[in-house]
Amino acid sequence: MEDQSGRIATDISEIWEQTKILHEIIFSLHRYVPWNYHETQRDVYNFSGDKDLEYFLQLASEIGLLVILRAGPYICAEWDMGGLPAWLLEKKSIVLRSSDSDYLAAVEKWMGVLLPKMRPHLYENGGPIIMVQVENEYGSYFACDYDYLRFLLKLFRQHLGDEVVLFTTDGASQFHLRCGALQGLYATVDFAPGGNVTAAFLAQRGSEPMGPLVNSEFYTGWLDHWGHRHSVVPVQTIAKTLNEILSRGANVNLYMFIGGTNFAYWNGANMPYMPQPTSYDYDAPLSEAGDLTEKYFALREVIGMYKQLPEGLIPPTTPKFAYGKVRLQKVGTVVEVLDKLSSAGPVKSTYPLTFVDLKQYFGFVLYRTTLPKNCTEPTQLSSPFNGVHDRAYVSVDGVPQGVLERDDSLMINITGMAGANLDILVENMGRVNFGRYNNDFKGLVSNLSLGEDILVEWEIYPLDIDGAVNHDFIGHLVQPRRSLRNPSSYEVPTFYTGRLSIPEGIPDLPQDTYVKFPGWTKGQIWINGFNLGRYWPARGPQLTLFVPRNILVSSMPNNITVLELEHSPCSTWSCEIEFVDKPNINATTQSENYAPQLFARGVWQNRL
Ligand code: NDJ
Repeated sequence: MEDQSGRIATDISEIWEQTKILHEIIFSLHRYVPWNYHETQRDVYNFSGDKDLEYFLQLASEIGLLVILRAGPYICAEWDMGGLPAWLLEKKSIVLRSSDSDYLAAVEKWMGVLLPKMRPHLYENGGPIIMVQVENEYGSYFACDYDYLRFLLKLFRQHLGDEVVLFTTDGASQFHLRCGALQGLYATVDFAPGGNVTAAFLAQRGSEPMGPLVNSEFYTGWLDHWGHRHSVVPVQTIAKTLNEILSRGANVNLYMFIGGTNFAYWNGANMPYMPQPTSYDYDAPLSEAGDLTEKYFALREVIGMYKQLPEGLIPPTTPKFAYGKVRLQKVGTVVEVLDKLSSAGPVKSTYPLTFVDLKQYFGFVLYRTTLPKNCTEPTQLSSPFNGVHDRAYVSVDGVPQGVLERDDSLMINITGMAGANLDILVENMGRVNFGRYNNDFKGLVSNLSLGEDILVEWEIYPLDIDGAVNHDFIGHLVQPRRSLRNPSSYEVPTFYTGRLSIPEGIPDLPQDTYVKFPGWTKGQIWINGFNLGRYWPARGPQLTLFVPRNILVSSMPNNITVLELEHSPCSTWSCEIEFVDKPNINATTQSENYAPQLFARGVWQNRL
């Protein structure tokens, strides 16, 4: 930003003074950078397609948006492991977000890739990046390791130079700022609507006596968890507090302005273990699909009290199309197509291995052993140390037995004869993204017992389901074997496929849509090989998944693959899914009976 003398402002306080002088509110967008999105496997970097961060910055610049880059290395964000890559856990004792030497070495290497890419996009170099956040709410983390923050400050300065404003964000209290703020990093705070704005900024002044007041995360909504009521934040509460913030001449980042979607397996989780759903709608001013909401107009009105709003039309909500029902057909069970999912075959181990041991970080792993004894009577299969991370679908010789679930269902009864295959498909439901349990190992992380006996001698199959779907290995019909006697209401994890044909010649098709799963229970869906995400209508609150138009085609049928983990409607009802033009992410959930007060918006406190 130019000041009167034409000199580039060199720090935030000068930018702030100019802003006050110019009475200008600058519009910028906050952009998190999830390390694990770009380096999913160690030393393999991906900045292409949806991961093309520089193209994103170029787009922002072209439409006149400035960017506040939240570069991590940790970002929280209801994103798997808060953006940290799971391969860090190869060192089982690693202390994440600390001056642990192995952690710092990995951070230094990653930042040596990311930050040089960002430097040309800094404002001083003609780009849109006006500020860069270091770490994320570090004051909420138990480690309180100033050497770590000093290391980051030095590293960011080394790569980005001395001009760009580096800052931190922490909860608005001395308790959080004590460990989150550092000399040389501009301290900002975050707080929700409905609170005491004066007190919040007073807390910031405790770290920054001068310079701009900044709320780096003004929560316009809140996050969801599977099985808990969809969070909604009343519009008027937000509008009132936003007005209080702007009337002080303070700066504010709407968190979220648009949330979007945790496609594939990217969602995170909180403790006690609660994974977040695929939708990251966040009850934000723009919906998950980018649609205008009442909240958008209410906040626009407040901002309009402080800044001349742009003339012209507001980009309209995009049309949604209800393509209707699509019939699916059974392709085969996970075990029936195992050779296509695990081409290298099993890893043999006396005791179970974790996903990280297998160098697999997302999705599913099949753990197989044989029953060591006859279980003609129902016999307890248990995880005494709560080591199923996170859900396990259990079958004996292809007969479903039930589901084990972290923090919830640690024991089921099974039956079968000695020597029968005990198959346990373990699902990673997302790594904890906030607090001390961030080092969230997945798989069978401790032994299972059958009765009193520890189960040993495992064959462990890493599963590359996404690879198989992308190579259409699953699309070909296998002759499903005669379905086995099925005493339980469960079915073994099974693949289904179908095709959605979008009529050609209709202008503007394909359009955005939503897909719902009437009669289905829980699973994963891919469209044209794109992993759209998890569905779990049996638990809610999300019943529909958002389907962006750009994964659909009208030139040929759209291939759909569904992995249903528990029970499909195919044997009892209609084996179909349906594409509709309206979302439903706030269905009632099973937990509303026992924990509504816990997750009513905003009662959640940041916990260490
Ligand atoms: O910086 C964090 C941001 O990335 C702060 N948040 C946000 C919640 O949407 C988001 O994760 C909090 N996270 S307070 C902890 C939530 C615990 C339930």
